[in-house]
Amino acid sequence: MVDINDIKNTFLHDLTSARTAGDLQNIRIKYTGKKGIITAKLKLLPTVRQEEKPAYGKLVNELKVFIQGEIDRKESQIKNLERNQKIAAEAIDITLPGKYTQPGRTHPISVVLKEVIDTFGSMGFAIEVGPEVELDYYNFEALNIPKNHPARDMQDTFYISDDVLLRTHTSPVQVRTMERSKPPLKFIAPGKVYRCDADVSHTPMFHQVEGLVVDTDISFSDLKGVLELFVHRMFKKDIPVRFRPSFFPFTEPSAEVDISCILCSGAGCRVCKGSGWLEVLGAGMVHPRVFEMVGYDPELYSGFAFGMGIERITMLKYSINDIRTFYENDIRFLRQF
Ligand code: 2NL
Repeated sequence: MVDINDIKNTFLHDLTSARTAGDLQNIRIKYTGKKGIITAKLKLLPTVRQEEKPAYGKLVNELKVFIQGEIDRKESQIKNLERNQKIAAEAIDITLPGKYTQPGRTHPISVVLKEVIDTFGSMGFAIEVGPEVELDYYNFEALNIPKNHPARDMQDTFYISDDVLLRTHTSPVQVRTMERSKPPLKFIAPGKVYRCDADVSHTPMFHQVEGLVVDTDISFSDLKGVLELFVHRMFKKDIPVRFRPSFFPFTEPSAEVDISCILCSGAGCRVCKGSGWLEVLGAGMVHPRVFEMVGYDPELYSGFAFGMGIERITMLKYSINDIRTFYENDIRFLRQF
């Protein structure tokens, strides 16, 4: 009897000091395991005097049931506690103010580039792209730009070696496209181009869109119609447009396309330098030499080509007077457009 009470007291002491599921498991083994204290007591039953057996058995069994019950109760207590601690540790204060992130937005150059691409897209032009690191052949030679031409100067062109350079315009894309396909062709070539130059109207990298249309009966009036429509869609419907004679080595005849000054409507001001006109594009009929270089018969085919700087168009559209602001990454400037 005394023995049983001692066991019970030791057990209750053990149970009180148990903190974890591991502690409990050890207690379970200590008392009701195969070599446990209670198990040992039950094994002693045959040695107990016959008349004391029922009482002894009952006592030990009751203690066993008590111990198992207490362990189970404590186990669910510990599990509850552990769960509550876990929940408390993972708690998030949903009343705290959020962290503000400046939302991103499309760069003005990308906005205008997309507008230009969409406008020509709506007229049925496809899109072609090509490498920014180009061969001298595609950038100059195939475009009828002679060896002594100022554009070929180290001052203007980033050379990588004697015959490799950063393209100075997207025209090499047109040459490559003509080389691998046959007319009719109608596509634009948008992309980055590079020139060794830096001031308020020049950055060493800028964006160009050039276009090319080739078929058997393409005339200068096709060029005029397409470019006039383009200018009216990009700027203002009905803005006065003029085609002024010019020169490019890869077109003949060549023209520059001007629009009536957006600021003074032709009266003459600071922006148009008093002329009343703003230059927006260069264009012309593809030079027969260029057709010969790509293996097209200039007697059979004719075509027109044009080119524009996207930074310049964007500056005119939004009255921006310094091209460098596009690439300074000042969010206060960029978010205005
Ligand atoms: C400008 C003028 C121009 C072209 C680009 C071109 C391309 C081939 C053949 C003939 Cl493959 N022409 N491109 C023609 C005229 C003008 O660009 O002021 N660009 C910013």
